[in-house]
Amino acid sequence: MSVEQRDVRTTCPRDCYDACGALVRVMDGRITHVRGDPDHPVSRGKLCRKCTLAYNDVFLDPAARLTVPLVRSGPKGAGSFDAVSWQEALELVAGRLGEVARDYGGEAITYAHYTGTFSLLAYFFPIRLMRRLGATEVAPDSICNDAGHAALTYLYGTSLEGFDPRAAADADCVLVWGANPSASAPHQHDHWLPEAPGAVVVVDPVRTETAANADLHLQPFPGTDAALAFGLMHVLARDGVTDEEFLVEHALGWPQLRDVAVECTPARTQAQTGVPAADIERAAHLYGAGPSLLWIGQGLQRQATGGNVVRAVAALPAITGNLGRPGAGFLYLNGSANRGVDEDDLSGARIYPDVPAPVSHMVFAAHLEDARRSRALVCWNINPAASCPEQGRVRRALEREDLFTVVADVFPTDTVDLADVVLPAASWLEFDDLVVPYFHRALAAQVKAVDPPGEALPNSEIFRRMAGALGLDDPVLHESDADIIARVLAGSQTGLDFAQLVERGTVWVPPEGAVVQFADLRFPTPSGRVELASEAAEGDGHGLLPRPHADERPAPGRLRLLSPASPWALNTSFSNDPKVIRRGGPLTLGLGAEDAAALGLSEGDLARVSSDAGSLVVPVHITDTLPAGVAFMPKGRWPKLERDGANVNALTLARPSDMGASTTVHGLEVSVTPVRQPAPA
Ligand SMILES: Nc1nc2c(c(=O)[nH]1)N[C@H]1C(S)=C(S)[C@@H](COP(=O)(O)OP(=O)(O)OC[C@H]3O[C@@H](n4cnc5c(=O)[nH]c(N)nc54)[C@H](O)[C@@H]3O)O[C@H]1N2
Ligand SMILES: Nc1nc2c(c(=O)[nH]1)N[C@H]1C(S)=C(S)[C@@H](COP(=O)(O)OP(=O)(O)OC[C@H]3O[C@@H](n4cnc5c(=O)[nH]c(N)nc54)[C@H](O)[C@@H]3O)O[C@H]1N2
Ligand code: SF4
Ligand SMILES: [Mo]
Repeated sequence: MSVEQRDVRTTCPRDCYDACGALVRVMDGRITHVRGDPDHPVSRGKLCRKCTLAYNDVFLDPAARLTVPLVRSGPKGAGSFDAVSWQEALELVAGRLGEVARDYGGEAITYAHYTGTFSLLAYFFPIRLMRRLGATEVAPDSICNDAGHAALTYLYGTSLEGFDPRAAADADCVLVWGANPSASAPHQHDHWLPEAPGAVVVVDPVRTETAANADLHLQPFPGTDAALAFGLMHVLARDGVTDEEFLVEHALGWPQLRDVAVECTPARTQAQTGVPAADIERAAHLYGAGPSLLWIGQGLQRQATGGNVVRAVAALPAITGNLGRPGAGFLYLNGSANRGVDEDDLSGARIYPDVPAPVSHMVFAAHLEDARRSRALVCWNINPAASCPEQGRVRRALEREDLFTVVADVFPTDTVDLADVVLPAASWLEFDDLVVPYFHRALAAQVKAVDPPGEALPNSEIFRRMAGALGLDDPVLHESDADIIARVLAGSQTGLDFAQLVERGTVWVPPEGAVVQFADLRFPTPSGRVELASEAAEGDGHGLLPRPHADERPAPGRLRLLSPASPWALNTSFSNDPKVIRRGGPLTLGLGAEDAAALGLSEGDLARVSSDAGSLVVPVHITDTLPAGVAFMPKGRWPKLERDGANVNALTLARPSDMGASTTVHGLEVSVTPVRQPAPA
């Protein structure tokens, strides 16, 4: 008997800069191996460490997956459920959502979703039904990067038109400011940065692996980057490294901004940020000579003044004329529109324009606590019981008996445990979709390799069936995946249909050469110029200009706690994989040797970390990567698998950023005390 064996070429759709190509070996309808596609320019035959393990382990293990619909049978949060048929589950969901809509209005249905999978259909299609119901969205980017989006929109009119990474070939300097590719974009760390011919400068309070490999690492205290950017501006203006012609013709506000920068001497900037004056000078000249690329990280803006920080840092390309020419530009994210994707079409925003104003993730708990505002919650692609700040409060809000909660997920997360109805979702290996990377200008196929386990279904099919159960027959709620994919590809600049894209895996848009960012030097701001001075920002209460602000150092006995990406997880995804758990080791509190000694702590000692939100007991790990006064505990991890039933978000606060009402998790202050362990008997 012959054994059918084939390799399926597909794309990893995680919320990751890399969007790796993968090859999935399928034998007799079962996956035997998921590996990096050797022909893929990003993954080059190797997936990252977490995916290599988890895609060959929990993702393929039906016992670890959600495989049938479940209905709660015990108290909320206990995780006790009865298996039911899809029909029973959907009748219950439709009945309860219908009741809420009738009795309280559609806005009393809240929905939360994010990037558990970032493929287009699985991300956008469910939004159609939520909009049709008039439900209240929890603003997705407010858990991640809205401060930066808001700041860049004031300055450049868009945050979604980044440099083309291929431009690195023409750049004399790549400045990575507040991103950590060694964890969050592993293949850019392994290949793109080392192969960039220019100098690499990294600005990060943590000496990450990327920072350690850079030509120059500036290590500011967290939340002081606006002051640092003004220090660079000072040097650039003083030494005549600015592009005055560009500034006169294409920018507004340089004379006023320069007046502020004049005061920001390297000495003063050193005092504010902790970065040596000589390094400020060197960074300004490396970057200012150009052509230079600036990668503005998302970690950078998760600060109370994150909007002001990004406005100040992102002024540098304009001041130095690093725009509109080869090898120059900045990147926050590349939005899908520059590959011709119409997100409003995918989400039904044009067909259903009248929906309630979204609420920020920073008021998620408060919103759910209020029974007048929220009677039902629908979640997909998100694990808020683990990812949101103020975890204790979020969990208590999710325990509300009269909050009817529906969660679709691939795995039994902490959020799933708090649901009334659980809907089993197919994984990326089990349905066709499209991936639009947010770093590289590419478009890629996600290709079904096998059927989902049990009765799991792709998000799109789950929400089509939900619409059917609600008796809604609007055609957009029932459009097939194949039709949507065909329409997206027809509108894209690839000229390919899905079969052709599947054949190719990933295509570059355009196929050759690097797009010059803002080649026409027209910016979608009110004035058409770069608005260093922004009346729109001033009107919104942020001031005409960015300010050289630096956060104060914490009071004695307090530390700043950073909780960025871990190389062993993607947000909380992969944190349930046994091999990942073993290899990644336990959750620890990173401390510098001096801070640890002052607290009376040594390697491995248990410490209680406390904030205004809660506390957590974890072992200490001494590291030489942190400046004094800064502690480290990565995001990710499933609370229910940790010793205290909580992850770092037990500590973080839901305090909104200055712009975008977005997360400020890296702005947290904590106190740390040793936990005395009983002496051995
Ligand atoms: N392995 C892995 N990859 C991921 C993720 C993950 O969880 N794990 N998450 C994905 C997601 S959702 C996102 S949004 C991206 C985020 O990826 P990045 O944009 O890299 O953001 P973070 O990892 O949050 O933080 C990056 C760096 O910002 C630094 N930082 C914190 N505060 C400051 C500050 O005040 N100033 C400066 N200069 N730097 C600061 C941190 O020390 C950290 O090293 O990564 C994606 N990729
Ligand atoms: N302390 C701290 N907290 C943070 C951050 C930080 O830097 N520090 N970073 C924040 C950031 S940047 C982000 S983006 C958020 C992310 O937070 P979340 O959006 O909650 O991300 P995940 O934890 O990965 O949860 C995504 C869920 O989607 C599920 N999923 C995957 N594929 C599918 C699918 O096809 N269908 C369905 N229905 N589900 C699927 C996964 O199994 C997973 O449980 O976390 C934030 N939390
Ligand atoms: S998570 Fe990122 S690095 Fe890992 S395989 Fe997926 S795309 Fe590549
Ligand atoms: Mo994110």
